[in-house]
Amino acid sequence: MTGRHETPILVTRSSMPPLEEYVEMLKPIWDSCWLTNMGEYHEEFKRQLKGYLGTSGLELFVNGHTALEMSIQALNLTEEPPSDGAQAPWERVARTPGDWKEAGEVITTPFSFSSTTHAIVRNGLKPVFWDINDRDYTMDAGQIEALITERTRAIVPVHVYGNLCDVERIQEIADRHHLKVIYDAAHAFGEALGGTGVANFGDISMFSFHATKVFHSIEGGAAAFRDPGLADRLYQIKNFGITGYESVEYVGANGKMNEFQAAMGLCNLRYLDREIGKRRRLAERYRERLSGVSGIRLCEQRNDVTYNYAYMPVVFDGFRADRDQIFARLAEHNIHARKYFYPCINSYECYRGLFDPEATPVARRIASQVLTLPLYAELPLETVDEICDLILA
Ligand code: T4K
Repeated sequence: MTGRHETPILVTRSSMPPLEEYVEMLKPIWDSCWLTNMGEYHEEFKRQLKGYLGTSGLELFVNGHTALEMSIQALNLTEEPPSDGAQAPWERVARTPGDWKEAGEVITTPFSFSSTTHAIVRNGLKPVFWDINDRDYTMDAGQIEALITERTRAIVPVHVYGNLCDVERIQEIADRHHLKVIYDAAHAFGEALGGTGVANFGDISMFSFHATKVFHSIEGGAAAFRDPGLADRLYQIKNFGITGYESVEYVGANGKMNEFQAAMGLCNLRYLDREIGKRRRLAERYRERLSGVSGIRLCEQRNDVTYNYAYMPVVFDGFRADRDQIFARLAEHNIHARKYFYPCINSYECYRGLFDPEATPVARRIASQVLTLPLYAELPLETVDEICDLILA
């Protein structure tokens, strides 16, 4: 076992394409002076992503959060204005947390990154939290129905760490109650269930192409959908709601991906399968070393899922050292795991007093026990061994 690393080992490290390839991609941008607003790379990136994800509908965004927030807006889940048109747009969308008397409700998970719930709240909708299961930390689909009221509009589940939700059960419940399903698939780019690409579930799936993701475009995101009617609406909402030179139909915003992002995405897409292959080997090594150890739990993996090995979460439950002790031990060696996703969203300061974190006990417990270990394509296998040695010491 080595001593303290001179350069920190972080939880992830952005995959970088060969510099010359990216520089080559920049030349046409200089020649054309077309930097943003749905340029040629934007359109090409969109075309290639549709192919990779196996989806007919896809819109690009400046980041994953904006893709999610605008997807929720596009599905029009806020209250409809009365037929006399008396309700102004700000009465429909500008609610502050807690001002949810008349708001539509969205069932979601507290075990995620802040973005998932913020996207709901920033649409003037009230999040209703349901617990996760103890096997892979996705929403416990079997119990969702108990939360449905006449105000429920949608379900926003998260394929957390790239673990796919129980998509069939969720769809069946949504269909029965006429609810929309918007997947936060930020962690699940390129995955498949029984050969069906993850972009094909629910009404919309949001992907994040942030620098920390398996696949990135520096910052970036996408919404994949099946209803062709959503294509124009998403495109227009991300472009200020503009529907023509002289018409603005939606209270949109600026969610456009620029040409530099799209160029990075196009470069990275060429190497993605190779990157996932490298991650897979490292994740398998972690599993070989840590599975079966008393007090250590790894996410249950399904045989019918093609994974992208986005994260390496490990739960310390009755192990001889607790999560925080392992975190500190690794940090002493300049190895920086992360506590994704602690704390649970329903105990954030900005939502304090609005939710009962005890109502989602599994999420609360897992959040206090989980550590996400370093995992990225260029991580040396010896470092994985070293991390495991330190954990098991
Ligand atoms: N939904 C879910 C479930 C999500 O997890 C996320 C984002 C979203 C929605 C929203 O998608 P985006 O709008 O972000 O596209 C990071 C990411 O910023 C965030 O994208 C991600 N989830 C979240 C789980 O992790 P931080 O605050 O932990 O990132 P940071 O800056 O501490 O970086 C983590 C590590 O990554 C660093 O230690 C080193 C490495 N890194 C970081 C950056 C910024 C790089 O190698 N290169 C870089 O450029 O949030």
